[in-house]
Amino acid sequence: MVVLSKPAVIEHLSLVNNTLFHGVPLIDLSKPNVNSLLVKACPEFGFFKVINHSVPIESITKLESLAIQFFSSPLPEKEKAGPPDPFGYGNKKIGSNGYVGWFEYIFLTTNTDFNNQKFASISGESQETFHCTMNDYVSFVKKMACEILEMLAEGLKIQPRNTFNKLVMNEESDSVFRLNHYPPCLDDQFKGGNLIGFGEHTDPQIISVLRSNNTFGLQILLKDGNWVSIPPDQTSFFINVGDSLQVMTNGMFKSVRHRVVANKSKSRLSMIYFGGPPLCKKIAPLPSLMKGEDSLYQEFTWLEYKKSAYRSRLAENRLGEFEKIAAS
Ligand code: GA4
Repeated sequence: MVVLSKPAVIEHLSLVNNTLFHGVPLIDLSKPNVNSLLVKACPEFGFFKVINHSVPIESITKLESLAIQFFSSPLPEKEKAGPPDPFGYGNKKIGSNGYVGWFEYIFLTTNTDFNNQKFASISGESQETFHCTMNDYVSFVKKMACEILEMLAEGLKIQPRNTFNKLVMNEESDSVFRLNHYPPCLDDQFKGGNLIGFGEHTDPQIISVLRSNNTFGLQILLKDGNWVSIPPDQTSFFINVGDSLQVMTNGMFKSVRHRVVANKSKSRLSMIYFGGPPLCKKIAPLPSLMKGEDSLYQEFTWLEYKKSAYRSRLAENRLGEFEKIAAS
């Protein structure tokens, strides 16, 4: 069993609602009516599950088994790839505000080939395989994310139809990738409640693509204010609308608030690709979506938003600072 280093004060939720939610929109990417289903899912939940995707199962399982191997190695080995500043191996710490969760992770930028990142300092012959496998996986997942973004633009009748995906495809796109490992949480650490693996937040980028193993843990906040548990599905991907897409659609699409609760007996492993725009890209509501309505947000560059997000507390409503106050 993998044990995390140094104890830390980790949030417990004693009244967590563990209601299983079976209403996540299911999008079959092989079907002809995908665009309209996607456009329906984004305002309602900002979250959906995709099946019949183009990511080869071998690429997923290969990366998963290498990640398990990495997280099972002795802590000093893993720490050779850390501390995260921000990229590398990290243990419990989330962001720079002293926030902690019950997990460990590898966090990397997808701008540079993984071989050239600090993570490459981990010794062992299998590292090259790990890097290549991650590079392959990220290219597949990025391609799928771009296809989804294009379908969303088509569904919204936005011209040109690469308006969203060109931001993520751009060579300078500021996209990141993380592998999160949530070890099982022993009884005494549970203290009768639910131990928070990764606290509630929204993702700042445009789109996030999540794949996890079959361990429960992910929860989303519904519009009615209830947290619900999402049944895991290791053959599918879960897609989140990020804050930047919420702004570009002038609030029509919702950036979903989510969190991960640690599991009592099983390890959870997730791999998440966060597709972001280039740092200098201006993010603002698209005029074609405003239909005479006022813009709800002040324009910002991704760099400005990112800086402000990384200074913020995890659970904060980061877009609040950029919302326009409606004239009375
Ligand atoms: C949430 C989504 C991604 O995991 C992440 C996170 C980032 C981090 O772990 O360093 C942040 C968090 C995330 C949002 C607010 C800031 C930044 C921790 C934090 C307190 C990598 C991201 O891009 O934003």
